[in-house]
Amino acid sequence: MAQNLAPIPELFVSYESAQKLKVEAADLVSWDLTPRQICDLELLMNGGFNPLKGFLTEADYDGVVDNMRLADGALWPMPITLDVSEKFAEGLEAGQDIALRDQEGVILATMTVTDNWVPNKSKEAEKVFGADDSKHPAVNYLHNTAGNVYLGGPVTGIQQPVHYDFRTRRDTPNELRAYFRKLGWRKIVAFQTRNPLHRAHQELTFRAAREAEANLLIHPVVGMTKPGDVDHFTRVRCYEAVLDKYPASTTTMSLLPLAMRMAGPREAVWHGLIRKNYGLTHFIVGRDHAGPGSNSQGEDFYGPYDAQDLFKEHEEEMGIKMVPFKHMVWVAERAQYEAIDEIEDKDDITILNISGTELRRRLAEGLEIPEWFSFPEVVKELRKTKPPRSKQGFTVFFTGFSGSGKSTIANALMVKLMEMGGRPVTLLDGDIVRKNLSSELGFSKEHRDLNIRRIGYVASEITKNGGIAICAPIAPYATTRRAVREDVEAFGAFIEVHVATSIEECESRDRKGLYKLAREGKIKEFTGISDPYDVPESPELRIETEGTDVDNCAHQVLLKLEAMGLIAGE
Ligand code: PPS
Repeated sequence: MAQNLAPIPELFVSYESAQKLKVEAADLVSWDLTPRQICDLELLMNGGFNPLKGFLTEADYDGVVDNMRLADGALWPMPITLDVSEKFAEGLEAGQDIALRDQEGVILATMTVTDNWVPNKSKEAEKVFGADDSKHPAVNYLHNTAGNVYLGGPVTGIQQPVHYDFRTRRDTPNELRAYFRKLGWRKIVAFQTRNPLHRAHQELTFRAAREAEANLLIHPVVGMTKPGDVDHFTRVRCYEAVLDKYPASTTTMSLLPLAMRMAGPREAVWHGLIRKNYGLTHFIVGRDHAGPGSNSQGEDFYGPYDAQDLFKEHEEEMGIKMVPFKHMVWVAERAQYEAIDEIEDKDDITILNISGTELRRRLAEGLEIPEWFSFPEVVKELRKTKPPRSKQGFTVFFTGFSGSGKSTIANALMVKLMEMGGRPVTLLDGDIVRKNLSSELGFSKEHRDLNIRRIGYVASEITKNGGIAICAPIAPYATTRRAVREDVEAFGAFIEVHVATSIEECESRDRKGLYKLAREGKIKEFTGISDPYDVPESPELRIETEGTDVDNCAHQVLLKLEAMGLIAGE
């Protein structure tokens, strides 16, 4: 496979035309791109998704979904679609130009909408991701985030999305091609990653490059990866540290603004085609490449070598060679990493390895991470981002009827946590929030949801910054509570506490006299009387308050926090 480093086509117009187009585009109907669409658009415009000339048309989409091919027969495994709401699609005519804006409203491109259709999402899930199972992050996205209508058509690029972070490490395909040309690199192997690099990765990438007699490009994804991954800021600082460990001038790093789909085999082929566009000749494909974890039956979505098999099948046509990933382990007696399938004296030696789960446990509990496993600089960065659980922020979210005792217990808990010290504590009580954040809201479902989402937003920010948020709203809807949980869990633990005082007991206490007014119909939509309450199915803790004093209730929460490792002695 001969290397060809000639420039590849981009979708950008010249600088002068872009200035003109930008002014004209201001009058067009515009679509505000989602974060994933911005990633896709960047790679469409800069040639990373060559040969695509825009978001897929219906015919291209059908071909890609059914047999990984565009309508003209070219290999392309991943639907790159512009999903929009029905409302937005309704008003569009065939052939109409629209402006594509980033989240601040900057016009990045225009698109001529040639196709406008309602996709069969279940079919897409089955064919592209292997199962219509929402445990798969891309299937979940497809059903719960993506709009119901797809628009297709050619894109005219005006400007790249703006990135303020790590600017010197970001390259378009043509910039990387030019760099390789300049350095005379003829064979280059790419290592794709969404995780921090440890010693085993450094060893395997180094070997892969040596065996292919190639230079090495560390090509990490900084667009969107699997929810819950280490954030890209931390990862890039870790990669920078590892880069020093390679022999000088054989290795470089560039950041790829890709939105991953975690589609295993199809994703591997997609990654290969993208790397070919970036001027690479070789690509490392590992065990379970871009695997999304397990499905709702607890089994892996894909076989461990499915990605390698599919890549191999299309390698010739893609024009980029696969370098299969070697599983590296630490051999204690020889104090070095070795490829497990090359070790002949397995029975006589000690083979060591630390899994991803074990690493996360050690970080969470502040335990030792040995030097044979990772570089001290990398561990230091990870510990900064992921301090032990007892130093991370978290949110305690009380839910229950009005008058159930939520606020009283929440107050007692706050005082006890403040007595212990260590982290700042904020109480977001129902009444306090309604006064300070949500004074314009009433008690319709829409308003209650807005109120709870605001609480969730503030709690997630507090959690992110290492504090403790105690929330005590009624929060009657399970779906809204789940959404808040997801917001918070991106940064720390979420402890749902159901204050399970019965409605009869709350009404007989009637501390604020509201139940009487609700019964008389003077307060409408009153939770438990004339409005619903979804009882939490599996909260972290359920407190029965009848016959239990406040001190004991708050203590139950403290014990739970201790059991979860969130509070600990020095
Ligand atoms: S929600 O559903 O979570 O947004 O409600 P929340 O913000 O927690 O409610 C705060 C307090 O509002 C009083 N109140 C009502 N509650 C329920 N339904 C209706 N219609 C209503 N009208 C006023 C009530 O006292 C809530 O306070 P707590 O602390 O729960 O008693």
